[in-house]
Amino acid sequence: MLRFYTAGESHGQALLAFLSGLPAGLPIDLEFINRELHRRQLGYGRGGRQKIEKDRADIFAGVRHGQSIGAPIALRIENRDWANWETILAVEAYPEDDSTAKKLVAPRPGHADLAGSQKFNFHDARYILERASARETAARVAAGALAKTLLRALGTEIASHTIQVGHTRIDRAPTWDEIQTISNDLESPLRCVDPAVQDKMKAEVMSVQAVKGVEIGAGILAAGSLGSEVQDEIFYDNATHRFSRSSNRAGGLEGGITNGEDVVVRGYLKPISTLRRALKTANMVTKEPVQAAYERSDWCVVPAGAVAAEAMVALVLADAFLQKFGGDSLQELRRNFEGYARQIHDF
Ligand code: EPS
Repeated sequence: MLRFYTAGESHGQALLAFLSGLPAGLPIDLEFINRELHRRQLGYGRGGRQKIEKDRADIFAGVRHGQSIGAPIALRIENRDWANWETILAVEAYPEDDSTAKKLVAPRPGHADLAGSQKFNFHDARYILERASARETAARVAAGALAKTLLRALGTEIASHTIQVGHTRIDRAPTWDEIQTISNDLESPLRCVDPAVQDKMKAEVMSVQAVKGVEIGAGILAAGSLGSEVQDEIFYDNATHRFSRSSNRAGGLEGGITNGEDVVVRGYLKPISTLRRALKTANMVTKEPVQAAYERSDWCVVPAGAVAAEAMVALVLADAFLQKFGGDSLQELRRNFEGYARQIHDF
């Protein structure tokens, strides 16, 4: 139902996001989208690039007079840094002498540099890393903000917080209110609800880039536990007419169906591939052993990664919502949803 794709290179002219499948009549607030983009740029561990960029989206299609019209929505986020890369990333053919084209032949272990160069058959990882860059998540966040807008109109909120950086981990489960507050705190460096733990997290040398694992609820821990330690017992509350669980180890999902509890998704990120103390690698052209290239980069992206993850969760949930309830306009979608909510209430 909901489909999105992005285009754009890290230092190219702009990032683009396209989203189709949103119903008509959804109020669209450009300032909310821009606030989400701003949230993604914040946080401890961000590199010099964030001082250059001031991410803002422009909407080019699919919205009229403040509301969606049911057609695909197109968004564009300008890269300010493009001014410094216009020639290096030019669309036009490059001059014969390409020694100034910022070629990268010493692939960074852990990055897409080598695998991507081999796959797309370039002996210069510049062709790969520009698109593989996490800068692309800005476009996802813009599309995700639209998905969040839809979910919010139907009563679902999404928030994130930091559980662990390096070896430092918060040892309690915060309340939803705490998570929502920290998630929207533009001043919080790592968006961890415990300031003391957060200070320790800042002292860690680790940093993050790519998600290497995703868990729902108790996740991988559940695989090594007894059924009695994993399943959530069920109760019925006569006052609210609701079934509820005594715990939420399922993370709000049972048998692939959301069960009314909070949906809890945890992402694990690996450290960033660009290291100042470069690792060993092999030159892609000469095949000789060399040290991996250095590119300007962040050193910790946990808070930014969380905003990107929120966007992805919003897109997936909004898609599931639309698959279940359909509707070409927000009014039709709401009617379908309310009918189902009544069915659950009267069950
Ligand atoms: C960026 C994410 C990271 C930053 C990038 C901006 O991308 P990558 O995955 O390529 O390391 O380092 O900044 C630069 C590429 C740069 O020129 O500094 C982002 O999220 O905006």
